[in-house]
Formats: sequence, C-alpha cells, structure tokens
Amino acid sequence: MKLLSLRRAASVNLAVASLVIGGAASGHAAASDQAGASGQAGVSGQAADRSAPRAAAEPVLRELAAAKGIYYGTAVTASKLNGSYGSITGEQFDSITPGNEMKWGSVEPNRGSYNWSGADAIVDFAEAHGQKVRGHTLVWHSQLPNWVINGSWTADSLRTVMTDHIATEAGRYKGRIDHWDVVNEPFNEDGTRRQSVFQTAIGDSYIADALRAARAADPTAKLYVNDYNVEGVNAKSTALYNLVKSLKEQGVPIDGVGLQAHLIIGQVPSSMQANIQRFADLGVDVAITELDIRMTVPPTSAQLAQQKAEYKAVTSACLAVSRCEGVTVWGFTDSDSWIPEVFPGYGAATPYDENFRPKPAYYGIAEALGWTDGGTTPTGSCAVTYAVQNQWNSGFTAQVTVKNTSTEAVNGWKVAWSWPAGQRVTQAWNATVTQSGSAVTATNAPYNAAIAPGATVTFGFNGALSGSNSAPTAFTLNGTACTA
Ligand code: 9MR
Repeated sequence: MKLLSLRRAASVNLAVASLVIGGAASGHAAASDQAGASGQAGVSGQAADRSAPRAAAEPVLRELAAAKGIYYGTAVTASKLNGSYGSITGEQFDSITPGNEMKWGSVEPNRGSYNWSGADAIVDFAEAHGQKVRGHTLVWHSQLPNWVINGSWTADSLRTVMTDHIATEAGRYKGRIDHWDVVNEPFNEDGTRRQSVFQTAIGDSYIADALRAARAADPTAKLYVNDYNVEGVNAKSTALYNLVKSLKEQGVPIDGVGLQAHLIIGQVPSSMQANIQRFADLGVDVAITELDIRMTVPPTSAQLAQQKAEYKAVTSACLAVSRCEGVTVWGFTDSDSWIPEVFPGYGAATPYDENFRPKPAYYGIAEALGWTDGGTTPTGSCAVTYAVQNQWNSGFTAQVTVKNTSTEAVNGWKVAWSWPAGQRVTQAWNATVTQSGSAVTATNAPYNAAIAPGATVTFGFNGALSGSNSAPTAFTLNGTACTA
C-alpha cells in the first residue's frame, strides 16, 4: 500500500547565511511498504555487531526516508561490502550506487573482454537487502578504457560502439536497475558541451542516441543525465535545463536529472530548491546523486555543526519538491571518500567518520527526515571524562561522566564514541549501551534523561578486550562533539 505523506515545511536553522532553503507542503508517495525490508541482519560475519538491540530512538535513514516518500542512498565499493561497512550499508540505505564498478573502464577494459564481478556483487547485495540500484554510469568522458579514448572513430563507428556498450551493460542488468545515470557530466562550467570523445566524434546528438539505446536495453529503468556544479541556478545548470527541455520536445526518453552535489561547507547554493523545482516543472524527476560536503581537516566542532545544518538543508530541499526522488551520499563514511585524495587538506565530507561512527551530519539528515531525539539537541557544548576503574586480562570496567557545559538543558541524551582497539561493551549501568563495529552509543536511562546546564551524568560499563585498552579520543553528545 502506498500512503500519501504530507511533507512538513522545511524549517532550517542555518549556520550559513548564504543558504536559504524554503519549504512547501507537497506530497511524495511514502514507500512505507518498502520500509520493512530494512533492519535485516547485515552480511555474514556481522551477526555479533547487530545482535544488540537498536536503541528505540536511533534513526534509520532508509525507514525515515521511505516514510517521507524518498529514498536515501549511498555510493559503495563492492570489495568492502562486509563487516561494519556492509552492515551499515544494508541497514541505513535503501539505494546503492557503485562508486566505480559499472564504469566502462571497469566492465570492458579491453574491447570485447568483460569483467562484471564488482557490478554483479553490488546488484546482488542490493537485492538481498531490499535496495534500489542507481546504475552509474554508461557514457562518461572519464574512466573510459584506452581503446575508446584513443580509437580513431567516425561518428557512425563510435555511435555503434557506444550503443553496443549500453545494450550490453544495461541489457545485462535489465529489470534490476532502478535508475541509470546514462550520460554523466556532458557540460563545461560555462554551459558549453564538454569536448569528450563522444561529443567530438558524434556531436550533440550522442546524448539522445545514448538515452534511446538505454531505453531499448532496459525499458523499466529511469534514465538520467547527471552532472556536478548544477545544484543551484547557474550557467551550467541552465544548459542542462535547456538540454532536458529540448530532449523532451523531441520525444527522447529522459526521466530525470541527477545533481551530484559535491559541495564545500559554507558554499551550498541558496537556489538549490528553486533549481530542483524548475527541472520538476519541465516534467522530469530529480535526484541528489553524489552528495558530500567537504571541509578542511582536521574538522572543528563548529565545522561539523555547519556540515550538519547543510546536510539537513540539502535533504530538506529534496523533500520540498515532490519530483525529487531521493538523495545519495557519495560514500557514507570518511574511510570511503574520494575527497582526501583529490583535494589535499580537505576531507570529513560524509555522514560517518572513518570508524563508522555517525557524525552530526548523520543526525542532520535524520532530522530533515522528521526524526527527533525525543528532546533537545544541544546547540551548546559538553565535556566528557572517561576513566578506566579496573582492568584484568580480558576485560575492564570504565566510567563515563558527561557534563552539559551549554546554557540549555539537555532532555534525553545519547553519548557516542568509537573504540580504537577493538574493545566491546558487555554490560552497562545507568545507560543502555549498544555497539556496532567499533561504534558505541550510550542512551540515557529513564531516570537520568535530563542534564541541567552545568550538571553531569555518570554511567558505567564492563568491556571485553582484544588487545590494548587505549581510551577513546572523541565523544559526542546528541551528535555534537564534546571536549574529552
Ligand atoms: O568515487 C569515484 C572515485 O573512486 C574515482 O577514483 C573517481 C575517478 O574519477 O570517480 C569517483 O566518482 C566520481 C563519479 O563517478 C562522477 N562524479 C564525480 C565523482 C568523484 O570524482
């Protein structure tokens, strides 16, 4: 059964003056019938991680998104889909995009010789976890095999190679892909066409040719054109707009536009919602396809708070337009992000840290999707004291004291940290403690939910050791970093 959900007006309290996302009531069909697919045990080897019950208030992005009628996705790396990475991918997201495994250079490095192992693994994983797949990507100037880049082509010969490639790849996964990024990054920043091998050999019509070939190969997949720096209204997004308009006028099969959204904190375009809306008004769907928000590293807690507001605002911008189908983050963890390699000095761009611990950005997404922590999310600060009180060969007892150093009362708390040395919490008091991989969350007991300004709460636990007992170095209170 599909339910209609009334979308709440986005109320965004922004740390960034440049970012203004309006809100409008609108209706996505809530895919509540899909939400039940989540919460399955993760992949093999991870039973222990997920054996602890999830605290009632812990947000699950895919469930929250489904209730609002959108999907929440992540790019993935096939070889990492096990352990905590696999568990979180399966539990939190209802769409996955191969980061690299479906690109032409990955699947057909030499002409006529195919490698589908990574792509197959991702599609299989998605089906096992009730997830959609965004196929990425069929025609792109980058990560192309040399035989395509360096071939000497006529318009006809390259068109045939391109449409054969689309028929082979989209045909292989026919009926199993929800959205295809058929053409990726066709524009320069000024809105002129990028001089890719396809553009130079075939000309402007290569995009229509590619879309028609994709429709023929997999009639049920939604066909997208995807690009970056097209999130706000600007010359490049206007070129994309004009392309979509002209394709629609010619009857070329196009179902949607992907706004990649590789963003920098403090520079999220204020016109994002208006831009999404103008594409929707053309009669196509829209998706945020590669969201990340980078910052200089190491991040400060102020930067992480700003990033949280911006993840929330981008998610809210999608929710505010009924034709926005969903949001995909480009890697959910900082350990699986392209940013540090390509932008030295930048990083921390995703919603989870390198140890799979949710960052404030994760709670920002959840809040945009309607989640509340049953109380106040502190805007102030906190201080944590961590003390090992007793230790033996295989275990230890520790106590955590949390001080509310802000001027606002905390009413309901979660304290989170990540173990640096494989420790596991076995038993806790004065809090309910759950652990997933190395990520630990301690939730208040009913009797100690409130922490007045300046007051402290203390809880304790026993832990198991599998090596050293190095102390955690960072803690958050309701998603906000504390001083340790
Ligand atoms: O995340 C991908 C990274 O692992 C690759 O090295 C890189 C090569 O260009 O491609 C990355 O993904 C890109 C995506 O396919 C298209 N939009 C930009 C993404 C980041 O470069």
